[in-house]
Amino acid sequence: MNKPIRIKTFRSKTLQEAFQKIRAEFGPDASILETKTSRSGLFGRSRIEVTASSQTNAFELDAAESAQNDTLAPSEDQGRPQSRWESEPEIEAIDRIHDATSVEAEFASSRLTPEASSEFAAPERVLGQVHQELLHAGIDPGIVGQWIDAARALGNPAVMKDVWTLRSELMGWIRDMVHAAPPLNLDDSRQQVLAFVGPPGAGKSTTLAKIAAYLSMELGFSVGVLTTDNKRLGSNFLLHNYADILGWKFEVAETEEQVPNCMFHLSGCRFVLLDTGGCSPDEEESIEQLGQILAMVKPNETHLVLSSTCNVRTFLRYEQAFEPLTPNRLVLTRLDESGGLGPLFSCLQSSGLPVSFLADGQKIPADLIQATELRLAQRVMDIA
Ligand SMILES: Nc1nc2c(ncn2[C@@H]2O[C@H](COP(=O)(O)OP(=O)(O)O)[C@@H](O)[C@H]2O)c(=O)[nH]1
Ligand SMILES: [Mg+2]
Repeated sequence: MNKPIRIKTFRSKTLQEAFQKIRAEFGPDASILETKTSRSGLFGRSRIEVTASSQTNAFELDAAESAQNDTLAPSEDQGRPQSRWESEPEIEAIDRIHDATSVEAEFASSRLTPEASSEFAAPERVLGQVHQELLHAGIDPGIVGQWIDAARALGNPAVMKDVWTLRSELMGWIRDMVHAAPPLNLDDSRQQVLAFVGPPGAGKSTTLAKIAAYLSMELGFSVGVLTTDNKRLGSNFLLHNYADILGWKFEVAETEEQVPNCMFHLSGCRFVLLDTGGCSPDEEESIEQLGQILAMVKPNETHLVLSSTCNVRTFLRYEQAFEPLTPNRLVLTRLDESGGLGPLFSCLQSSGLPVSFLADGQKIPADLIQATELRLAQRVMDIA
């Protein structure tokens, strides 16, 4: 007869501590259903709440119920919508990675779960398995080899005692090597101008629409959209439609000369989002023209939008081509297609551009995730 499944919420200061408690109580077959951060009072310390089940594969049975029971943490977040956009109150907390149904928790249950076979696996077996997983995530084999050697050289049996612990350790390392941008500046009462540049089809207009929808629908800010993309027939159709429905002010600059006038019309908007035409890396003239537009608009943030399906070589080519526009943020789209950021890890590590957003689908505004180091690390390791 099957053992009854037990579900329990464990509270502790750190995720590591919560995992230990779960292991102690539920043993090696435990799986994580959900992780949350709660805070007692406005200035209280945040605590991690991990809901676990005593058996694997319980997620599907209970996801709907746990999503229903999900409540907003009583904190300064009250009144703000809970979504994947929010940054974690503490970076330690794997919280709000996804919205209520917590896809992260689903994966945690399958990939961050201790080995069912034995409590104390041989260190070389643990290293071998994690080695294979990192290669499978598409991370450069040379880099993976260095990490595994480094973990072995640590000589710390506690770190290598099981796959679960080693994955957590490596996630911490990766988190320290990638860069996330600070969240959008919602507190400054002055107008914020965000520009989106990148190659054609990268997802600039879609990402812009997601951000504009979030700012207007969920946060109630006045939003203006200016597009200078007039290269392709119907290229502004999507933005125009959304602008009509969601009440954004919408301006199209057919020529460079019209840009100041359009900006004047948008002067009452708290956020102005600039949609630009796509430039290929060898279209130096278009990039130069775009530079002149940006010089007029003076964006607070310039987001270089690239598809996460590109390879290291194309990433570096785009990064170099768009350098004259001095972007200060990176958006990676099409995570749903690429499946993860493992192949681009070396770019994320070496790029001077912090990642602002990740996009994993076409839905506006749902398929956008505010980047944090933790979220980037999870996607590098392919356990998000
Ligand atoms: N699968 C997927 N498609 C996306 C994503 N972001 C944008 N797209 C689609 O990619 C196509 C080009 O996007 P668009 O925003 O027009 O690109 P732009 O030329 O850079 O403005 C559209 O069909 C979008 O719906 C994403 O994250 N995932
Ligand atoms: Mg576009």
